[in-house]
Formats: sequence, C-alpha cells, structure tokens
Amino acid sequence: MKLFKTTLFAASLLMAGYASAHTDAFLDTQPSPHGGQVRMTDSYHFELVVKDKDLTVYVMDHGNGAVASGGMTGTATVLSGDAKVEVKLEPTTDNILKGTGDFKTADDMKVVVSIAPAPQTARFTPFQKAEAEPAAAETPATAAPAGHDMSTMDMGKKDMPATDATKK
Ligand SMILES: [Cu+2]
Repeated sequence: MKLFKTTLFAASLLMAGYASAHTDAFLDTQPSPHGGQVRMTDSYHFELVVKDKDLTVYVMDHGNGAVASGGMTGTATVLSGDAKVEVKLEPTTDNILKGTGDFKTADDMKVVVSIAPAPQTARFTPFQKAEAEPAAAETPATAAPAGHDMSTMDMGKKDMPATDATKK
C-alpha cells in the first residue's frame, strides 16, 4: 500500500510538471509569433520560419519577447531527403538571424540551429508537430532539456520594446 501511494505521488508530480513545462509538444500547441516553430534552449526561445530556400530565426526570451540578435551568429544544419546542407545564419535587424541554402523543403525535414556565442542548439521539425508524449528512449542525449517550468517565466518582459540595441 505504501508503495502504491508513493507511485501515485510520483505520477502526480510528473503530471504537474508536464502541464506547466513547455516541452516541444507544448510549444507546438501554442500560436507562434511569426507562424514558425518555436523551440527552447537554456537561455532562449528560437522560432524558425522556413520559406523556399530561406531560413529565418527569431531570438526570443522565455516569454517570446524579442531579444536583439546583434553580435550573434549561427549555423543551421538542414536534413532533407538524403541531403545535409549547412546554412550560415547572420544577424539582420531586431531579433532576426537569416540564411539561405540550397536545400529542398520537405514535410519530414529536420533543422538543427546553433547560435553563438554561448552555443545554444535547438532541433526543429518545421513541418511536423512534436508527439504529445515523446518516448524517453527516442530523445537524443544531446537534445535540449525536455522542458522547463513556465511558472518561473517573467511575463513582465513582454513589455520590453522589440528593438533594444543598447541592451547588453
Ligand atoms: Cu522557455
């Protein structure tokens, strides 16, 4: 009986955590600011928009507020069909990094975005939503943490101006 209670308690903790954390699956249930797919790293949310041969990455905080992209650079590895294409991402304006590459868009394409400094890597499946209950065994060991507690999100940051070039 004691064991049963402990298990139940652990399960309820897990469910509470799942409901409040924004995992890939949770993020895919939310409207994204620019119609792309949102993934999170330790420090940021990245939103990836794929259009033809153009990749646009929006850098945001955990409340989807804009974070200036000046000084950042990045690489996107696009896996589509049998091809693997590296795309260099350069900051343009506001919170945007952009790049163009000779890849073909496909429903099952994967894009791994890595932004420096302080390397932040996020994995996207731009045209597929994450499974609601991903099997733990299928999560690559190198993937970003599965989620984090949204209760620690500072929603006040949404009031920040979209362009704050002076912010360090
Ligand atoms: Cu977040």
